[in-house]
Amino acid sequence: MRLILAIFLTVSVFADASVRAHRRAHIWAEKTVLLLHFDGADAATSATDVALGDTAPHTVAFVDNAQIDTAQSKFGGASLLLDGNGDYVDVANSPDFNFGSSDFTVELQFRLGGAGTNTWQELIGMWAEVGGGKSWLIGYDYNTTTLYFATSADGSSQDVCSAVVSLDGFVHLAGVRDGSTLRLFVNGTSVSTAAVSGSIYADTVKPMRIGARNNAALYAKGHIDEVRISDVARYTANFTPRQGPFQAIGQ
Ligand SMILES: [Ca+2]
Ligand SMILES: [Ca+2]
Repeated sequence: MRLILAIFLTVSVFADASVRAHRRAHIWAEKTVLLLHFDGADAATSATDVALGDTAPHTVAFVDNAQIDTAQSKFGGASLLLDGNGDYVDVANSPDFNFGSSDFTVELQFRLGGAGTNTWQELIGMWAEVGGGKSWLIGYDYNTTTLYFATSADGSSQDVCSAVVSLDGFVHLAGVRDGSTLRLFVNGTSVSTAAVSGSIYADTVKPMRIGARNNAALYAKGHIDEVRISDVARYTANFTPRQGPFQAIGQ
């Protein structure tokens, strides 16, 4: 009888722990609205959004020579290759990428591939140069080696974090809205902050673009891996970037 009771108690404890872990994972999953591993066969021209939050999976389209490349990878044996001349990846417009006045995090691994066709290399964003279509972006000025994270409240004005950074190999970049503060992290280290207030300009038409700016020929050159967008401020102080691919369930 004592043995049976002991077994019962042991099973109960494990069951409780399992339920708690599952609930915790579910809470985190709802915070990830886009997750792209850019894995697969060399030269493939597709990627699947594996996030489990909100309205995912989002539709992803490769443009020009954008392709999966197994020669370089941060995780998973492949990443997205962009040749710096006409290449980008579009993710269909979605309320998931219009953050309003809420916190959010945009992060990716970038491996700079040298000079592109333009000094500015747009890495990710919803940002059109003309027509008041600026929402948010992460971009890199190749000539000044300056990294930027910017948002716009009205589609034309802008709040900007920026820092001169050395990009060598894959580098984890994260832009975070944390209440009234914009934060830019490079490999988990805070490199710039800026004040932000109110709602970020909502664009209900243009796609969210990886590797180029909407309506401007500002192309990234190099490799991008492990893109994740979350509707929470995941990083509010220095951190150690996860040394493995993000999981669709869990942190
Ligand atoms: Ca990958
Ligand atoms: Ca091209």
